[in-house]
Amino acid sequence: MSYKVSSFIKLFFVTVVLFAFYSCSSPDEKKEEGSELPKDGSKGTMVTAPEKKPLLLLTDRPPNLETPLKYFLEDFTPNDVFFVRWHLSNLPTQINADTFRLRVSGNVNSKLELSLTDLKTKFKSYSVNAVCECAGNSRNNFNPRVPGAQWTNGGMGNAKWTGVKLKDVLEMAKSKSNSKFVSFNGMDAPPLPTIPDFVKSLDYNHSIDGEVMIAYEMNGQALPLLNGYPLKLVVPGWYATYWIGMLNEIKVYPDTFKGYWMDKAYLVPRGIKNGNEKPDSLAKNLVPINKLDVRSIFVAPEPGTVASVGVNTEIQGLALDGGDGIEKVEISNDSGKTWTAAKLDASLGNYSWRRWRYNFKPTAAGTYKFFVKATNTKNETQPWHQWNRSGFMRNEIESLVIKVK
Ligand SMILES: Nc1nc2c(c(=O)[nH]1)N[C@H]1C(S)=C(S)[C@@H](COP(=O)(O)O)O[C@H]1N2
Ligand SMILES: [Mo]
Repeated sequence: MSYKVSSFIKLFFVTVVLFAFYSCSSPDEKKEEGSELPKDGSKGTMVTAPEKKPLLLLTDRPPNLETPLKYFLEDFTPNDVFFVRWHLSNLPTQINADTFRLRVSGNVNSKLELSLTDLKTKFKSYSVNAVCECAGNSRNNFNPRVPGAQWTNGGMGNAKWTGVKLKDVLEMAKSKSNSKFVSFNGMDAPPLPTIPDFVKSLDYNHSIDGEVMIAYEMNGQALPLLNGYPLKLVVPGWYATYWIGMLNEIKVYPDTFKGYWMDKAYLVPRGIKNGNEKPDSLAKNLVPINKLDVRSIFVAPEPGTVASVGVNTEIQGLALDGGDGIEKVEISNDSGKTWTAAKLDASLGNYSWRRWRYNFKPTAAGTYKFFVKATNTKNETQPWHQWNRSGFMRNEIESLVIKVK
């Protein structure tokens, strides 16, 4: 069996479909001061990539594609609209499922070379519902603007991940108990020798917590190539930068792991809530980004929807956090003076997002501005203002304007 997407990069270029009037803002394009930043990229450039429905194009080389907001009406984000994010443009266009091997080496007593069949037959399978959220999701909302892919809110998705526990794989490799770190590398490669390979690491103790896993399926099917076929590391509750796709190399270290993507990139202010800092006084102590912070977003109605007096309009959205669990979601339409609880749908697990709903039945015409705020079981909530130099961990309280006629 061979899994093949024939020269998909070429395909990628010729299938760009321009949606009239608006073009997607490139990362370094400056917007006019004071101009409204698009809240939802749905007016941007759409692209059809292999195994995908049209998605919002952020960059084409490497492919970075955003999920249009309308797909967040579904609890599980379908594979064919799941966002795509790669750092290095040298991606395999074809992976042979028969010859593929996952290598485990380093501070272990028995090195492994596992085939996909080994993973599916020699280990107990395990599933978790979890949100995969890019650290830079919603970067487009930061003011002042920060460089990097200008995601709106579609740089995340929720899926049921199925595979094996990393702990079980490390156990089979007889990893040594003095181990400190584990690194993860995928089959993507830098286009130039000056660009460091994308390798991430986790503490050894985190790696054997029984939750970090190696997924061979998302939502009951093999992963799309663009989401990391055939294997993706799943780190529930942590930002997606650790969720290495096309994973084929795991190394165990008795001492520290050093690498550009851990030491120089994906850093956030140490010990500061919501990764906050000020443009004119940047934080001095930085640490690798880790757990998702608590946030909530609006999904419906679409911005610009006009509601009618006396008619019920359901406002709905999603809330998520790093796995402590959403305790409540509240709505305000008086700039935060008073808050009313939204209804929560049943939990799909603490690492999944949770849908909230709020019924709005206006008694008078006018313009209403709604704010949404989630709080988790640790009483962590969202800030009114947030900024950091890299545009990470966006969780500022969001708003939605509804006109009533
Ligand atoms: N091998 C590899 N894995 C990777 C990356 C990458 O560039 N290469 N990017 C990471 C980042 S930053 C994100 S946001 C997620 C995106 O996963 P997706 O493409 O399935 O949406 O993959 C992560 N895993
Ligand atoms: Mo990311």
